Amino acid sequence: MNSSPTNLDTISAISTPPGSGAIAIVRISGPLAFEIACKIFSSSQDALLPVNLRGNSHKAMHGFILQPQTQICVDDVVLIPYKDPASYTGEDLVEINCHGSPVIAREILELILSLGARLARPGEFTQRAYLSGKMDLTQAEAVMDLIQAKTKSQSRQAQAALSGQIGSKISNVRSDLVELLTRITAGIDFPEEVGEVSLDDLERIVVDSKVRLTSLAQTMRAGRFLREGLRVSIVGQPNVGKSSLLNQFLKFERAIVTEIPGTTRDSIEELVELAGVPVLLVDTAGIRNTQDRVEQIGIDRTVASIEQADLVLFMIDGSKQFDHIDKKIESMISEKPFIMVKNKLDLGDAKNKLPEDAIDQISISAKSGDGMDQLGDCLSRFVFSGSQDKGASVNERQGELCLKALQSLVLLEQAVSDDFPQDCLATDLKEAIIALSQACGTEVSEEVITQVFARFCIGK
Ligand SMILES: Nc1nc2c(ncn2[C@@H]2O[C@H](COP(=O)(O)OP(=O)(O)OP(=O)(O)O)[C@@H](O)[C@H]2O)c(=O)[nH]1
Ligand SMILES: [Mg+2]
Repeated sequence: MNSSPTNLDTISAISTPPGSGAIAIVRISGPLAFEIACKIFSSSQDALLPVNLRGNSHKAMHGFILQPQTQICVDDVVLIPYKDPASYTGEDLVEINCHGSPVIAREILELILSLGARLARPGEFTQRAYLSGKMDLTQAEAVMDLIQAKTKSQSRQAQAALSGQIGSKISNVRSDLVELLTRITAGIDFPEEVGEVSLDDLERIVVDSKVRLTSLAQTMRAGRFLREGLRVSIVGQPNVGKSSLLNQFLKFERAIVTEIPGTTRDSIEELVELAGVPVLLVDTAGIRNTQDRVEQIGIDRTVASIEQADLVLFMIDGSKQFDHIDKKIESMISEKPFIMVKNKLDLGDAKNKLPEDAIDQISISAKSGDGMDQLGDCLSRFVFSGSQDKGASVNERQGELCLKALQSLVLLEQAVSDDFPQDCLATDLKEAIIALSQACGTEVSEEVITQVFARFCIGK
């Protein structure tokens, strides 16, 4: 279980971003939070008068921050006290809303630090929320994703995880496995009274858990693209319409388009949002044999861009024959998933025989925009392929642990079919339970906690 955060230091930090704004928020959390706040907060601008914070939990109080020694007024503020355990951190917590000047916020923070608090480490407020059992580890990780979300979809995903969707799915599977383990253990300890768990029962629970874990693990890939974005390279011969496609996606003339083959010399990268996924589109120099030194450097960059890509859009002029240079490009991208994009739909279809290992094939006109919606759907299918669930997705850490639990369940099934005794089954079951406990943070090492929270910003 989460350990209760007793005997912790009192921590403080500015929780709003650096720079000027309408307001800035300074937070204090821990056993001395109210005591420190009382030493600097007063209802009077001229003298430090006693305030009752404990009796006014969750109430916004207007007042002034005064320097304790000189009683000089630092700022006119709104202070909200939150008495433990009904606070974000589960401890006594004070939020001081001051004017949004970095100088004022810093001066208030310095006063607080001089009175016995220490500067909070990145994510330490959320770490305390986790330690006091306010949220599980998947929710704490979602807080970070929510803060860092750059698209609506990222934000929705993080909200879903923050509401506990991922944590509860993992812990529900875990509970079922714990119950099974309890029954197996009881059967081993009290064979007369309880008896062994029937193999049918065991199989049913294991198969059901495997299905649920597989579907959770399958969300990992979509989750990675949603969090980190998808890198897509547009690749093909000169003049097929790669830059026109980039411009269509962006809805403005970002790249130069001409009828002269070899127009794009250098890779051009632009970020767009497609189906809620941040996509880094890379328009590349067309691939052909060339004696031109600058063009050759551009083509070398195209090769590098293919290596970095999560997905390649292999573009051809659909009205022309698929020729030996296209064949060469096909071999250059053979290691990557690719979508075959037949452009210049308006000029007709040469009905070429196209590479069979493409994950999808689509006809468009980059000039008119025809087929762009279908291309967007192809990209969306690529991102969500394998995943039935467009709700919250597991992150890499949680996903790997779900896969580890799955492996243990596969071993368990093997042991059942090899007629192993039930105490051997218990070992695999325990391994699966440990992995799931680590995923939702009920049993997790100090090192993992430190790693998770180190990604946070100060003040959260
Ligand atoms: N008819 C027709 N012409 C198109 C279409 N897409 C692009 N073009 C034309 O094809 C020519 C080449 O387009 P670009 O977008 O510059 O082609 P590219 O693949 O970037 O070429 P490089 O930069 O030379 O590698 C231009 O004249 C475009 O107007 C299309 O869908 N239909
Ligand atoms: Mg171009």
